[in-house]
Amino acid sequence: MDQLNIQWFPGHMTKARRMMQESMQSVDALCEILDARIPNASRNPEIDALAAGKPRLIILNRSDLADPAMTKRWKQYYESRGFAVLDCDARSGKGASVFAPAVRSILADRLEAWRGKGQVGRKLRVMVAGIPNVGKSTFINRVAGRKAAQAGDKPGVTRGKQWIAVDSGLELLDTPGILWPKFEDPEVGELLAVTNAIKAEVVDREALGARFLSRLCAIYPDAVRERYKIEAEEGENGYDLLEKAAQKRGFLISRGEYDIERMANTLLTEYHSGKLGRLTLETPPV
Ligand SMILES: Nc1nc2c(ncn2[C@@H]2O[C@H](COP(=O)(O)OP(=O)(O)OP(=O)(O)O)[C@@H](O)[C@H]2O)c(=O)[nH]1
Ligand SMILES: [Mg+2]
Repeated sequence: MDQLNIQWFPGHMTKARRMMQESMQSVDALCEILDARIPNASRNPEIDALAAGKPRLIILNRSDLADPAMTKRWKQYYESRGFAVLDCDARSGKGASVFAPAVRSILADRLEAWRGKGQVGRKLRVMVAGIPNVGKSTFINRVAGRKAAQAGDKPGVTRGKQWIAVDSGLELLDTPGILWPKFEDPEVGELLAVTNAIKAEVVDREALGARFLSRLCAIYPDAVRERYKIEAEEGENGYDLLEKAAQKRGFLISRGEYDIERMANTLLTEYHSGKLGRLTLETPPV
C-alpha cells in the first residue's frame, strides 16, 4: 500500500510561529506538550531553535490513552537526553499538580538570582507549545484550576496568545498548535492524522484508516482481534482488513458490498476515544 503524503501548514501557523519566536524573549522556560501515544512524531523538529537555549520541560499528555509501560520508557528516554519530563492526563487532571513545583525546581537558580536582586514579586513565565489538539489549553486549565483557555476536540481551537495566571508567582502562555512546513517522513504525517492533530478535511480518511489498521494488526493484534474480531492473514492489505471488520460490524452497503469508508472512520474515532485500549504507536530508540 502506498504511503499517504499528508502535509498541513496553513497560513495561521506561519503567523503563530512568528508570534512564538517573538514571545520567546519574554518567557523563562518552554513547556512542550507531546501526545504520549506518539512521543516522537508529535515533537516539532523546529522546537529546539524556537526554545533558543531556554530551560525546557516535556509533558507526555493523553497518558490515559497510552500504554503505561511505554510512557515510562519514553519518559526515561527524554530524561536521558536532559529534559525534565512529566506525564499527564489533562482531561481528568491526573499529573497536573506536580507541574508548578517542577517549573520552580527547574528555574530555582533564576528565582534565587531574582531574590538576590530584590525582585521578590517577579513572576515566572512559561510558554506552553505543541502540535494542534494535543491538549495545551486543557492542560493549562488544569494547572490553573479553572477554565481560562478555550479548548475543544479539533485542531486549531486556540488562535492567538493568551497569558493565564496559575498563582501569584507563575504565568503560562497558551499558544496556537503549530506543525512545520514539511513532514520529511510520511509516517509522521500519518501518525499526526491518526491522533487528530491534522484537520480531518485534508486527509483521505479511508486510506488513512486502511494503513492504520495494517499497523495495528502488526503491533497490537490482540487489541484488533478483541474489538473487531478479525485477524490479519498473509497477503492482506489494509483495505482487505477494513472490509473484514466492516463485515463483522454489519456495515453493509448492498449485497456483498461493505462500507469500508465508514469502517475507516469508526476505527479512527474508536482509537481516538480509547475504545481499543491504551495503545502507543511509537517505541523509543535504544
Ligand atoms: N483523553 C484525553 N483527552 C485529552 C487530554 N488532554 C486534552 N484532551 C482533549 O483533547 C482535546 C483538545 O484539547 P485542547 O486543550 O483544546 O488542545 P490544544 O492543544 O489547546 O488544541 P489547539 O488549541 O487546537 O492547538 C479536547 O477535547 C480535550 O478534552 C488527555 O490527557 N486525555
Ligand atoms: Mg488550545
